[in-house]
Amino acid sequence: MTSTESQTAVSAAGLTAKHYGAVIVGGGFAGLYALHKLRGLGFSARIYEAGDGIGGTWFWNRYPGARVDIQSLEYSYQFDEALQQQWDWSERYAPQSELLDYANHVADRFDLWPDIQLDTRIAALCYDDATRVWRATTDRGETVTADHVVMATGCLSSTNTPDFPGLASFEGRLLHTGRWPKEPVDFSGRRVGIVGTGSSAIQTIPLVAAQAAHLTVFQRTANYSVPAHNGPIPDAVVRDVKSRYADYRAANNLTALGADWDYREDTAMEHTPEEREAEYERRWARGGLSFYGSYADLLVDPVANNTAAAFIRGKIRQIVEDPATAEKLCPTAALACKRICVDTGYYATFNRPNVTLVDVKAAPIEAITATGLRTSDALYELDDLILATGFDAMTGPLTRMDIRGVGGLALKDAWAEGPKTYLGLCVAGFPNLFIVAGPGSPSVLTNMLPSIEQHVNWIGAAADYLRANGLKRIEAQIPAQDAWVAHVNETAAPTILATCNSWYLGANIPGKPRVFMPYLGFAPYVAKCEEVVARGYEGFELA
Ligand code: N01
Repeated sequence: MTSTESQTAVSAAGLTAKHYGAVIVGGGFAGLYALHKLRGLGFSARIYEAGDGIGGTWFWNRYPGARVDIQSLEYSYQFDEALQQQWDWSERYAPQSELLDYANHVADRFDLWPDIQLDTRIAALCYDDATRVWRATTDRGETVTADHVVMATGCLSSTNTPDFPGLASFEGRLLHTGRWPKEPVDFSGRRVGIVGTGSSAIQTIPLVAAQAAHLTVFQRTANYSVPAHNGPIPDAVVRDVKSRYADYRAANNLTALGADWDYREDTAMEHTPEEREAEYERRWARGGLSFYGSYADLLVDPVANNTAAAFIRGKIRQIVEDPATAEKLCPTAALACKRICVDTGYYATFNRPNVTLVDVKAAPIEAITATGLRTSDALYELDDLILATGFDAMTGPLTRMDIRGVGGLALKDAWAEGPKTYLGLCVAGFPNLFIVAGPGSPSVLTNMLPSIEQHVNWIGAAADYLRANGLKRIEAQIPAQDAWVAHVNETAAPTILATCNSWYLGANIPGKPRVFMPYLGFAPYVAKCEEVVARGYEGFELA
């Protein structure tokens, strides 16, 4: 059966519905590759995408300055040698528009469009144990069935809009970095406020400040940011990487976080303060997230961690001229317990006369009024308010959807105490439902593109295995899932990453269970996935 010919099946409701080998939810990088992979294996598959275009993260996050924080030569697909040889990135860290062009190029190149349905949100997914198919209902009232469901819904796609009293009464322009309009937003001559100082805000702030009459930054927690030193990629670098792309990717995959961050195996504490300083200067000059690779003890030893954290605080104090503002911008938590940010001119922006930093931990936001934002000690008149307040990360895209497994079990109930998955890929009680880069997988702690490809390859192989062996159903078993959840927690617990109120822990969303969601360690994770398969899908029940 070709991809565009779908079978007709009788749904549980007795109605005929189109039937697919797989329904793919989401048309970002994960969904696009899942479609290509599954079609290549001979499955019929269809992407349902809520937006009116593909590209996922890069479709929605169009705020000024949005760009990737992993080098584009790495943050790109590797499944097709001609694609990776022929595509050229204009800059070391590609801007959002170029990443969107890349997604569209991939869809054109691999003729994916006939099997992509835009402007269609999957409203509900329900597993029918009698017929062993999933029934998917769209927000257009359409119902289709599928043998498999691939949740390519992303880790950072459900935006977080804090419940500020009076938000709906704001009469100016209200924007969220994660849902930025397609049309350029002109801030000239306007009084702009921005809530949040995470990665999105840190990229947005310098550009908005350069345009606005005045920008007020409402900061609750200061973040660590390192310079991108973005620019064109030297031809020699491109030639070098392309001449050994497979080896380059393979070497990066062996590192702790799956990216080219110049990992050292020695520890910070083996070195003198002068040696450490020189090493951190080297990494600051290199730019980007290579601070993660500084020393082997950076993520496990608070004393070692503080040597790097203090170095960055020193840089902030050098760059920011007003000492009081510099102190407010100096983070106090451990470096990397939240994702390190990468910027172009962020700290220097606070030297501009039209930028004010407001500490909303000291004076909390009380309300949004028709004309501005009120903290406990002042009212700020604003024409535009930007929320750079992040996402209901990892679980939000899944628990906000009505997903029901065996016996009508709702995923949001199964995860009431936090996400439980086997390998971040599957959930007990939800057969044949696969999550790409789900909670319990390395996902956000890695370069997402290789993680996505590794997951999709695993899912494709599992679907192929079932078909080849006359099987219909694959379901994670509770003991294997419980053991995996415990392992994910045990791996994170002794590290710096578990020590602050990050979205890794769900701590940014009021009431969300505090559970460390991603798995730390790309290479061991890949080995575990391969071992499970080699042992006949150990931990899964196949029927
Ligand atoms: O979101 P965030 P983000 N009152 O959650 C503040 C990836 N990403 O969209 O820290 C006041 O990090 C909140 O304050 P606090 C990357 O993985 C990548 O910036 O909770 N403030 C914080 O300052 C990143 O980690 C790229 O105290 C409130 C901010 O809002 C992830 O996406 C670019 C508040 C949210 O920061 C998320 O980044 C962008 C409230 N009620 C994003 N609620 C690149 O590739 C929240 N905040 C470069």
